[in-house]
Amino acid sequence: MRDRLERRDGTARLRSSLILTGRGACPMTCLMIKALIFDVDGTLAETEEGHRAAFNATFAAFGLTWFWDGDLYRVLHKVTGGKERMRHYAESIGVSRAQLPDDQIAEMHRRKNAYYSEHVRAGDCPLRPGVERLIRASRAAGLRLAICTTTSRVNVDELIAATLGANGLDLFEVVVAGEDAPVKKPAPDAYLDVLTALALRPAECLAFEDSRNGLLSAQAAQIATVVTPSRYTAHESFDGALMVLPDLDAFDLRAAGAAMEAAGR
Ligand code: XBP
Ligand code: MG
Repeated sequence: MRDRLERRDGTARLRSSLILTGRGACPMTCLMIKALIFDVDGTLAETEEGHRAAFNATFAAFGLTWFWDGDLYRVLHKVTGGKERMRHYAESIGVSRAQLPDDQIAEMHRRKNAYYSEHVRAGDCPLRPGVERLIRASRAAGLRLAICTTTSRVNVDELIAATLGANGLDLFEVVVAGEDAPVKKPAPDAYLDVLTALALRPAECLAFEDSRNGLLSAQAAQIATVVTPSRYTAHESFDGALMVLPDLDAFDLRAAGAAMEAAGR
């Protein structure tokens, strides 16, 4: 459906798209939003306890005395990427690169992801409230969907299959994961890759994040961002977010579009 809208300066423009109300698709007018871009860990699901348990199981399997409790993990979580997080921790306790070379970190990371996959396959990482409704309703309404994450691609595949079914990934036109954009959030690289793959402008997209690093990354790519803080990010600052919500159950795309309009996007 198309509609004629007045700008504040009196000129008019035609816009077409669909609006999703709080509970479903409603073929009303007016958003410039053409794509929704989802972060994975913490945003689609509360996955970080699964990652943490998998890291700890890996440390034990490799004969290390390392153990990351919840308080430590809250600090380490700011380092995006599992390999980078392990390297950062090793350096913080005086373990050099010579003592723990990159290939061993990579081997530990593969094992960590294997443990994490078992956790996800067991159904221990359900989607957060409102996530599946938003994904399915927006896709059915013709919006384009993408994933933008610093986690490994295998973790994305496992989580989506376990929560949205074997064909769940087909809902997403673009997936940019940790291997695709090695310079990880808060750098904008992953979001810029998503924009390129979608061939859309930042103003035509809306990002969903749970962390300050994710917000900074999307902001650096000029993409308006809805933040739903998660277990390990609730204490962070989300200055500059389009909106901060407890979860996506209450999310309304029309309200987000209005907020983008008010912000001059
Ligand atoms: C969150 C992360 C990831 C995961 C671990 O990613 O920082 O590093 O904790 O994943 P996002 P890997 O919120 O962008 O999805 O071990 O596979 O790197
Ligand atoms: Mg996240």
